[in-house]
Amino acid sequence: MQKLIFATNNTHKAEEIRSVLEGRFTITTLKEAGIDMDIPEPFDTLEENARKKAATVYHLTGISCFGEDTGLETNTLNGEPGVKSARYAGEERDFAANIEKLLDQLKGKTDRTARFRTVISLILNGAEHQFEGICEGSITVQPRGEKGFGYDPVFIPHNASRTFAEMSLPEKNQYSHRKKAMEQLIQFLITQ
Ligand code: ITT
Repeated sequence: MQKLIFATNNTHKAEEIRSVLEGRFTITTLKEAGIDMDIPEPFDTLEENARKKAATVYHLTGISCFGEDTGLETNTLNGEPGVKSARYAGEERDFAANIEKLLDQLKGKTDRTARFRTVISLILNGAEHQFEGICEGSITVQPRGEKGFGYDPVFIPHNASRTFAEMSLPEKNQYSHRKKAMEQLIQFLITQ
């Protein structure tokens, strides 16, 4: 089975991606690969940050790998929090504070539409390939649900009535940005 390093420290992301791979590829997270670092995400686009994560690991190990960056983009707030999603309320990367700030910024706004956008950067034998997955939806007025992570308690995908945090992982995968991007990566790898 083909082995890849997934340049992340986020165990929720790794769990989601393993649920899509269904045994076709083996992935190792940074920690599992013995790489103890939090790769900086200094850029203004998801594309550049995803590339930075994958390229950092490729230069360290020489092993084919992928990284991803995800942002929650709201229409009313001109795409915010977007690439700043992890640190929206400050450097502590506090999920509850990020959600509180988002709900505060959207207070009184009628347009609560938003999308999750994931960009995956794969470096395979030294060459980079990018894949994108988008999930359109809207932001609730109050958080709902205990599952998932990050902004899941305030995001309802189009054609659903529950937030991502009220869904099991297989249900989230029916809509998920990350799953869509990952499916493209899998299709690409299968044809290599
Ligand atoms: P990496 O190690 O992969 O960089 P991270 O947690 O830093 O992991 P990101 O930079 O992609 O991940 O984080 C963007 C923010 O968006 C962060 O606050 C996440 O919690 C949130 N986020 C990412 N994917 C999400 C999802 O599927 N559902 C809810 N929130 C999500």
